[in-house]
Amino acid sequence: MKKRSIKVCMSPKLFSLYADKKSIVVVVDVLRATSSMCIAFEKGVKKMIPVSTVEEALEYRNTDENYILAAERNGKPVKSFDFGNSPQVYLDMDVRGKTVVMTTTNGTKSINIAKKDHDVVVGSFLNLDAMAKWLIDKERDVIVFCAGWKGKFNLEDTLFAGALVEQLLETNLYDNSCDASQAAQLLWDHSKDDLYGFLENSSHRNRLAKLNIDSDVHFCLKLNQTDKVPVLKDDFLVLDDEC
Ligand code: 3SL
Repeated sequence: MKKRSIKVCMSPKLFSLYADKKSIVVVVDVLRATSSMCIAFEKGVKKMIPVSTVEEALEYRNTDENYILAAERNGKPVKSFDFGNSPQVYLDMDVRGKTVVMTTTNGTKSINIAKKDHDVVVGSFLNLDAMAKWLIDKERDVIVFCAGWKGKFNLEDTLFAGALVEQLLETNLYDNSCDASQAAQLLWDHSKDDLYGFLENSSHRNRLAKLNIDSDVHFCLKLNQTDKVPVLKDDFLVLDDEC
């Protein structure tokens, strides 16, 4: 039986080298966009609309539907929006049945890059096991697309990629010939007992610490807090079982 492929794209700048129009793309922005998305669905959000720019998000403001507008740039909430990009905001608010329009520095842009030619799902440590199971059931090739930071490599998304690669390879259904996947798996293996410590000198952990949102880092590094797998259908993130 031909094995499925599992590839890791370490940055949006490299995505065109991996794009093949047939793989499922798992977009990951552990700190914090895709973690926020996963927990939003866990807390009952019905739909999310990931847009690339603040201007696009603002177009949803004066419409009939009662959207929640969430926007982050450079780690900070954008003024006049309802939410920034903290996953923990969804823990304290009643968001059941709501639609969230979201724009973030890297995560929502990466979703919009990938969606042009691929089926897209959203992964984070918070839904790691559910994501792996969902992908195995789909019987398709997989690209893990790390959102990084403004085109640059980052450690936290790579660690998630390694964790996912490890789970998929354990099934023996995937081949292990992508160098980036192997590198991600090695990093994950080296760090999995203390993800927070491993990220001590990482750029985004420090960026968020300077903004006094270190608690979000701890939150986003928790494994398996939800079994929800947000999938992109017609520009909307929804839960797969609602499609
Ligand atoms: O870049 C993004 O999409 C964000 O997740 C960055 S932040 O963690 O909200 O600063």
